[in-house]
Amino acid sequence: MEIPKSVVDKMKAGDIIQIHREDSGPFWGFFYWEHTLMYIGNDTMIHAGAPVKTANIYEYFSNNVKITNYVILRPNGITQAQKDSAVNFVKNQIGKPYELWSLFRFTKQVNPEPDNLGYGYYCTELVWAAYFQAGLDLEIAQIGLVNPMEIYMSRKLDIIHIISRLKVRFPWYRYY
Ligand SMILES: [Ca+2]
Ligand SMILES: [Ca+2]
Repeated sequence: MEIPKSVVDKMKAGDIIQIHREDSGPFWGFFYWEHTLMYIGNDTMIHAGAPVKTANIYEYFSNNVKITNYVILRPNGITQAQKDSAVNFVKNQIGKPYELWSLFRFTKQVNPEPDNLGYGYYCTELVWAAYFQAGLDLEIAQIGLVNPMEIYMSRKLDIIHIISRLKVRFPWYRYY
């Protein structure tokens, strides 16, 4: 699907993008939002693909024809310096490998070392790590892995724009 310029024009560096594709999980699953990316400004996103890399937001959306829904989330209650820190963090992770082992072990890491088990990032792990090291923990259930739905439901994020059949978050989830 295409993302309109009017939406991208609303976005700021540090915004989080989550996408749902037609073959992603159902809404009640943790992986309804199948991929999590960070916008860094200038029409550019960084995400844990294989490896961690940049993507032009317009090309990413138009090349992924199966995207049917997306949401843009923005941290609230933090300073610009914290947002800058998160953006700089993801820039510094470019080239690190995609890694799913943390997901299977129910763990996540900030700045894993090359010889660590779990070196590299799965998509949500990268965005979580960026804000965690900046002093903002976006995880709701602060144990085990961080999954995409935990990011989506975090009350520390405001919805800037959403294309989804489901336009509200479970209110009770926001009190964690
Ligand atoms: Ca990892
Ligand atoms: Ca968790």
